[in-house]
Amino acid sequence: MAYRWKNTLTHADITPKAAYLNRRQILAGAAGLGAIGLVPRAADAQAGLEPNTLEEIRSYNNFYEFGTGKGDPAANAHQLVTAPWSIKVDGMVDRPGDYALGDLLAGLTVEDRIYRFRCVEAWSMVIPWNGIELADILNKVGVQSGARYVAFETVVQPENMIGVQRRVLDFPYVEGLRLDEAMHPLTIMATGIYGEPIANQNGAPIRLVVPWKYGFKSIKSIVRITLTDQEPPISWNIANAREYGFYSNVNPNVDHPRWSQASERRIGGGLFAARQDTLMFNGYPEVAPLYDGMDLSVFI
Ligand SMILES: Nc1nc2c(c(=O)[nH]1)N[C@H]1C(S)=C(S)[C@@H](COP(=O)(O)O)O[C@H]1N2
Ligand SMILES: [Mo]
Repeated sequence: MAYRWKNTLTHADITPKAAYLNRRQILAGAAGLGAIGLVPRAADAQAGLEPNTLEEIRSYNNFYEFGTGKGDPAANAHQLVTAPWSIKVDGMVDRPGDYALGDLLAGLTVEDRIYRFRCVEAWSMVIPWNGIELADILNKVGVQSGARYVAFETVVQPENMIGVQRRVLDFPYVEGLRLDEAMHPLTIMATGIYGEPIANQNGAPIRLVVPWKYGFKSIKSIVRITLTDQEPPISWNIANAREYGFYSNVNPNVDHPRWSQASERRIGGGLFAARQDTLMFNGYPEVAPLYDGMDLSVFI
């Protein structure tokens, strides 16, 4: 890869988890991220920001291109071909093109972000991502003034993807954000977890992470980014418009038609094994101004 990791820790360096957390807090604090609420304080760690293990993060997944079972991506995603990898950037941008991944990310900073991750199915994890702010990438390609949304597309490799062969969804998997959501400093494009390149089942080599939205917004293995003035279609809304909306902000007050969203099951054992309350915007209240004046029980 043409870009360098900002941190060079290996998994062995950062176990146990508590040591990892402390180290990340120091590093992130030194980078001045605390001011915008990205760094867990001691109190946050007690409130559920102790990261899941790498084993948990790599073994319990949703990646329907590789099957619908939680263990299917770990079993099948070794078939994903991730190199070479290029991303088409098109639509309302100054510098469109087919970028080699390394070229697109060259010169940008990989940061550590420990985020809550809440699936719409009411399970959750805490994941220590390594990633680049999406805003940095968008600024690099130059967003034109008429653009209002960003659309994303996942790779399709039919011969390698059992879920594509079985047509369990309408592929390619597509997602989208409003431009201001995409430019928010919490929104990242993840390339690693725990300082290791992101595993195929987690969306190698690069995937979106939007921590205040349900997990399905965080589209994996991205090969296309399109700037547009139209709200883009998204896969789960196409599959079931009544149950899944474009915004899909985590909201404990708005239930899924078939289950409550008031609480969640934290994946993994130990101290946080019990069900826990789901937080508005998944515990990221700093994004609330993005939705001023919008009825969040209507714009689901
Ligand atoms: N391309 C693609 N991206 C996807 C999905 C998928 O099926 N295909 N599943 C989504 C859902 S529902 C969730 S909860 C997260 C899961 O991410 P993880 O397996 O890394 O925890 O990925 C999201 N991104
Ligand atoms: Mo999900």
